[in-house]
Amino acid sequence: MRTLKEELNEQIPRLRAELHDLVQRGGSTIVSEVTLSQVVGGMRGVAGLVCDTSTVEPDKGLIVRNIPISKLSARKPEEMFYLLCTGRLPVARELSALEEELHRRSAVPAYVWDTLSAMPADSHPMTLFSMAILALERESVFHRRYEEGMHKEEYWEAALEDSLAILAKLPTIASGIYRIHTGKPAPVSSDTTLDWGADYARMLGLADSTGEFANLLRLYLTLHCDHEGGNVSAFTCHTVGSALSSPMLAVSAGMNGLAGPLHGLANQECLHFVLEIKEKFAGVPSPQQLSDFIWARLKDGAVIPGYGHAVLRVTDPRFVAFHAFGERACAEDETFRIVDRLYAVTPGILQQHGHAKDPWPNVDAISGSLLYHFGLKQFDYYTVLFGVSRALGMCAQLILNRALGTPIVRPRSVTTEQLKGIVGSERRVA
Ligand code: HAX
Repeated sequence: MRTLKEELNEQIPRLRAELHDLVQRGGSTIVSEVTLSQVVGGMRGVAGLVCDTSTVEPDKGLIVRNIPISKLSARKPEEMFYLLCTGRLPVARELSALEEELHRRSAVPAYVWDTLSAMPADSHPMTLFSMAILALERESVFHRRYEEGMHKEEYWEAALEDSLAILAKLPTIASGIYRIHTGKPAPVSSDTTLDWGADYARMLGLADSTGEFANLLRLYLTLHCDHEGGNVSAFTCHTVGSALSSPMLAVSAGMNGLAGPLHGLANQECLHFVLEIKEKFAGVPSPQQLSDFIWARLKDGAVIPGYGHAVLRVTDPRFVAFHAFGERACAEDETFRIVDRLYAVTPGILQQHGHAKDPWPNVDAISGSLLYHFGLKQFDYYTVLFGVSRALGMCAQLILNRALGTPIVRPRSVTTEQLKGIVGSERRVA
């Protein structure tokens, strides 16, 4: 039995030695070449940073520390955090120790609520969420100890301390934002007898007599916990953290990226699409009606929300896990049945259409419809839920990067004039 800190303490000297050895032996090995299209195209596909917490394989989907996400869907989010940080799942006593650590830190300072309640009522929930994490910077152990002259070998310990403080408070903060946003009575406090997901479900205040909503939330938080290092929110968090900004500053910055429509907001657009179908056909359309509807949309040049992916080339295993949950918990729900029918009809059409490299559903094709079924109907809140989950990965990545002494991120930029010169002469920038 080892606490998370003890396990990291055990592993970190070996991880440092391995990395040092790798750089000594292969420091000048070429890992990735960069074309001009990649330079002007968001660095897509350029291998330019290390992330050991997870990887996304085109034919397998998300793999967390060598375990496919399909094999992890029954795990609690807290277990995922231990796994992300250490590469192994905790045994029962290690998990209880981590849960205890989180409970101990769950109280949210009053000034955070004062900050949020000073904002206009129509502020976006993601803005409030990012602000709340930012406000917590006042509590940062990393910040304080850095000012006191902390040795760089101890950075990871302070990063772990701040990460636990952030994660412990997120369900209370996120549910408080939901309550503020929906005009419910004041935020409620954490119940230290419940696990992270169940406590979050309880504090949201939705009816859950069967406990299935808590199950869904746990599943949601587990499935979204990480998606390697190069996506906008993870990369932003990593970049800000690399300046030795505290985890509060770094995670808040990551959330601002997640709030973008091309990243974390996609799930609400997918649900809009499903509800549009439900309204247009006054229920679940027949396969033929759905097929005609999709073809008409494609002919108009519109995309089919929830289908396609930048990396994946199979049905997203997170979609499969949610689908299995829906089959069990709400198979007769009309919204779920439309999602199911879209899954039966859409991939074949996209294959015939021939544009999308990936005709299969991604996780956003289904997550919103399940939340909607259980009464979480504020679409603009969905990204906060995503953010609570993704904070697990952001924090794990920050801890490991501080342990390994990952230097400040500083890629080189080039001017368009320089690019013109390179194209003209096939010269490379020195
Ligand atoms: N419907 C119709 N056409 C599609 C399509 C879809 N779902 N997905 C891709 N295409 C089209 C693209 O528009 C592109 O068309 P043009 O060649 O005419 O420009 C062509 O297929 C090639 O695109 P791609 O290489 O297959 O896809 P990208 O890597 O460029 O984009 C996207 C990936 C997820 C953005 C894209 O598939 C899409 O827009 N899907 C619908 C929106 C969606 O589901 N978003 C959630 C993504 C999940 C996620 O990562 N969340 O964080």
